[in-house]
Amino acid sequence: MILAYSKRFEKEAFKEMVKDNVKILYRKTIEEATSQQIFQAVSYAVKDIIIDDWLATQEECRKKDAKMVYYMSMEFLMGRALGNNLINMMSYKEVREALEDMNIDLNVIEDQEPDPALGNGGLGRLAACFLDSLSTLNYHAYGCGIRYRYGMFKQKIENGYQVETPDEWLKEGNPFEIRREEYAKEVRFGGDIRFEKDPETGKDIFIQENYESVRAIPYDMPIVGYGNHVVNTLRIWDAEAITNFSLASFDRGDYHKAVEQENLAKMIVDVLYPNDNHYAGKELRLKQQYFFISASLQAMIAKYKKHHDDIRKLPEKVVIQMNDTHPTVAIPELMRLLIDVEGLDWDEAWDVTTKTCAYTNHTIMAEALEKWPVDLFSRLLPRIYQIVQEIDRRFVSEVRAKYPGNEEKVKKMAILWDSQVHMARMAIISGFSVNGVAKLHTEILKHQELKDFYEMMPQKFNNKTNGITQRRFLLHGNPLLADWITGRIGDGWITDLSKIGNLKVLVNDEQARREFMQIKYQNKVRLAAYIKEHNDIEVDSESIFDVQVKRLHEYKRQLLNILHIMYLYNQIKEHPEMSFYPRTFIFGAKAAAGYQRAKETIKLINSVAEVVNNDRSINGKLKIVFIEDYRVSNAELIFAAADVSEQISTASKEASGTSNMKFMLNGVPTLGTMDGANVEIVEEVGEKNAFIFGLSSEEVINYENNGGYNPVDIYFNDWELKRVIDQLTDGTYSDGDHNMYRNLYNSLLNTQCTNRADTYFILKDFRSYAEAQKKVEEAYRDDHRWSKIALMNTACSGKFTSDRTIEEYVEDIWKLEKVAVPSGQPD
Ligand code: T68
Repeated sequence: MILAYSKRFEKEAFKEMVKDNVKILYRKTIEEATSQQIFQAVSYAVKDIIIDDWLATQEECRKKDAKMVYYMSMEFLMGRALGNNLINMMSYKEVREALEDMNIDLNVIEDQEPDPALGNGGLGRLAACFLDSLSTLNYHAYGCGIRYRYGMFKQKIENGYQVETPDEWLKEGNPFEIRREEYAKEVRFGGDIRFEKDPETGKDIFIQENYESVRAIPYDMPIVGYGNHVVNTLRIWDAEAITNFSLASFDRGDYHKAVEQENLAKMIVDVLYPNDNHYAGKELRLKQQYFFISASLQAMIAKYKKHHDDIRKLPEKVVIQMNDTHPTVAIPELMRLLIDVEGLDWDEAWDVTTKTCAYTNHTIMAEALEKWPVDLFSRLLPRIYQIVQEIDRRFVSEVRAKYPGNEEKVKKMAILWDSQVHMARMAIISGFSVNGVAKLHTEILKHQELKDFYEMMPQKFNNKTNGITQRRFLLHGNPLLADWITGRIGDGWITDLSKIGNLKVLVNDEQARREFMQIKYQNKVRLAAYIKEHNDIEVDSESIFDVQVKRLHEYKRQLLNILHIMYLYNQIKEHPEMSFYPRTFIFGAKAAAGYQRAKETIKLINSVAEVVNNDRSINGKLKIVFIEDYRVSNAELIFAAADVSEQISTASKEASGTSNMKFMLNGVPTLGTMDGANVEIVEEVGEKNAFIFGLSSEEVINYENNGGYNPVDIYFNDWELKRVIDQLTDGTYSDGDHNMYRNLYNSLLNTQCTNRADTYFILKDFRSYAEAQKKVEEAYRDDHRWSKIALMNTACSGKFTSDRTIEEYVEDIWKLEKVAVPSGQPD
């Protein structure tokens, strides 16, 4: 069936539109326009078509008065919009042809778009996948976030080191956004709180004085559903100074204040904090959090009140999902708005808030837990702090009533403890739902990290295993495979990924498997060309493409991977006669700017690459490629071309992982630990179609609870491993410099440099990893077996669509109903 969209993309009309846009925007003809200008012109033409559906969606939702979800997130790692919008409007091929008529290559035009990278990694990308699924599944949703002027930094590799440069994603303008001046809101910081009795009601009225404030201005971006005409909104907030002072007041010393407000506004939305799984405790970060939350909630309440008069019934129409603790200041802010502005009393406000807010946890890493110092928090958000105190006071008395005499419980559960505001505790206490992001992760939350809360309020805890959108990561990222799958089983998988299971019958069909592997090969050639262009390295497309792409973090153990490569290199050098299947190890990873060990690991990978790639004596058996500036757009190429998916975190540390799912969808088996969603991947695909190694999460947790283990024993008993570790400091990979990798060396062996040596069990898991790698090679040598493994991974990936995840959120937490949007034209 061809949907109405294709009618609107009537080729000639679309071409005219693009030409007109080039003329209007740039006073140029299409022949004179640059690729960037054509990108803008095409995007405006596409937006023009989206707008009708956007309006229609809002209208339908209003008519139906459908309950909606506000997905609150400091991060939305959207990736490029143009190609994705065309895919979801089912018009990609038509537009490609229209442009071809004008001698324009759509790929080149897509490459003109900067990646909107308003996120660090998994958490931000999850938010983006969720929005895609929400629209595709006909739910009414808003994503709320910040319009950072600079997103995730651009990574350059210079002399093997990471160098960060600013991501000026808005430099050329963002054609898909709309500024919504009319919905601007004021957000206040600091000052003093005074209260008065309302003479009429006798209630306390809280008055904030001497505060600083900024104006929050929303920019809306359309989120297009696949083939259903639903268009939801990603609303990101910009900040401006409030300049309502009169010129005369300059003389009275207000000039300074005006400049300060200008600076505050500029600062707040200036830059995304580039830390993943790490809490830095910066005041500006808390300002960012309160800024977008206060603006979003004010807008939410205003929207609700347009068509409803009883604010007590808010939870019937609205649910707020908080993406980690970063937006949890939503809880006291909602209380404030309900009490101070809407006039509810405490109990009424509490009833509404606790029925509206739900919290997702994304990590158990202690260093990621948000705990704000009370003095900072109360100075910046004085009224909010009062409310937090009251929530805490009431909760602590509940705890004392339930566990009389047990002050340990108070210590472990109170929001205010040790002069800190514990944000996760506030979220759990005040929300109606707490979810982890994979089965194992949720179990660890319930029985380890959050066990006191689970014991007291078990009904709140639930699991929502993460997912990814197949529209971006297969349909757009791997068009060859997408077409092949559609040719074999129809296109139902695009909106119902469980259908991809129909490929299972092809596992014993030799012809099908050959075609499948042929597509993999073509994708490898495509990636090899990218590598040639960007790294100037020739890689053999017949070699095994072994890939680890994700943020650089010690727990993700890129160090284990590179140490193993060093070990392989030693072996090849020592036994040139040994049979060894050629491998290309591919890395992509950004390190937080201040994360020294992570940055050293990047340098190490590049140094090993330099030595190995230039060693003619190994006949190209090993190649190492570090892909600069790993981001959503090059990720799409990488998943499609990979043979091996490295998911090698220390068991229990990776809450879920989502690149594991993107690889699987693209027919790539997991080489991994039993961690996060890997566990469920193995459950779906079967043990013989994955390569599992290493300590289990119980074993890791057990060691941790008993003071760790001693890596030095392993070091002295495994001379090959010892040799590799010694090479960190003997100058092999550092031109004779013995100190370049000393920190990494110490992190593995020296108890004085870390509280525990080898915190992430790299030595402990090394042999088991090397064994698993051998099994990978063995399997790869057997074409039959490997093609079955690859095809089975794609065929069994049905569970890992974010469509499934969203349906579970809707069913268990959000309780939304579907909204249908008419196409506006006869089919
Ligand atoms: C990731 N978390 C988890 N955090 O590490 C990953 N943190 O296992 C999971 O699959 C993914 O979330 C989605 O659930 C992050 O990506 C951050 O990026 C982050 C950002 C700021 C502060 C703390």
